[in-house]
Amino acid sequence: MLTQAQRAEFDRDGYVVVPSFYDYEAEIRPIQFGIWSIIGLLLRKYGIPFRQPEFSGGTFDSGYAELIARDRRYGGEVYDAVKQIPAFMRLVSSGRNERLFAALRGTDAVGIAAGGYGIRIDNPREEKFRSLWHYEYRDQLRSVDGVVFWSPLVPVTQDMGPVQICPGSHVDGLRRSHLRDPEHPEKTGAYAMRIENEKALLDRFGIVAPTSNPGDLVLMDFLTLHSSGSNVGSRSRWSMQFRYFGFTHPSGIEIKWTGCVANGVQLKDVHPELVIDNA
Ligand SMILES: O=C(O)CCC(=O)C(=O)O
Ligand SMILES: [Fe+2]
Repeated sequence: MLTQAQRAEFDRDGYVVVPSFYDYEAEIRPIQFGIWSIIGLLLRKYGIPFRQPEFSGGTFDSGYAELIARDRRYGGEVYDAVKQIPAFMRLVSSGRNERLFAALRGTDAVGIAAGGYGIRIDNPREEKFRSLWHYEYRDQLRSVDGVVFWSPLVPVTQDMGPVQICPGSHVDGLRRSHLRDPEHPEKTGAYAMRIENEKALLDRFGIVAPTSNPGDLVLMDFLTLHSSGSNVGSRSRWSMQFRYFGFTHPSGIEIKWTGCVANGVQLKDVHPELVIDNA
């Protein structure tokens, strides 16, 4: 499923972009259709005078901007609903993802992080829900032997703030984090954590922000540093993410494959050594 070169790139850089990994018509378009339906239902529910166009893959989200302009909380309603679209769940648990992970990691005991899947909607000029620099294991746990699957539902251009990645930053193992962020006092819980020596690490590894299109797949190692870009475009950045991990790895067995944020578990309870309490 990956070429030798893609495989080598993933091992070396801790991430790889796989163009057209998914079948747009069969796998992506039905998810866009489900989102279009939900947006239409909410436009009618809230009596918003916007004429939603007939469904098309290029404009499935039209009306969403009008919904959140009326009330930002309607966006939360969309966000919670869309992860329950069957076509999305089929993509999350598709056999190709499982086989890809099994091949990448050389295991046949493959897990999907429960509660660790969803569809992000990163709205233009909205800071609150942006992910700061993190590596996935810190926020998802399960096992250090894990991979993030990230795939866009709209063409992600540079101005929409593609995911930012630090190539090769997966090499040093688990990094410590400060619990609180003096620069972002509005952020709470896991959103507030800052990687120790963040600036030095970004200088050392550099930052890439690959653009992508619906059907493309970005894979990131659970130890690779990454963060949300800033959307300074005019359209919301819709993207899907889910996480696979290997049951076999001793680190997962040791922590009982426990989840983290989404499961009400705090990092300091599982890995006190990774937390610098700067209270
Ligand atoms: O899409 C983003 O902005 C962040 C994605 C991310 O952190 C992830 O998929 O794990
Ligand atoms: Fe992440």
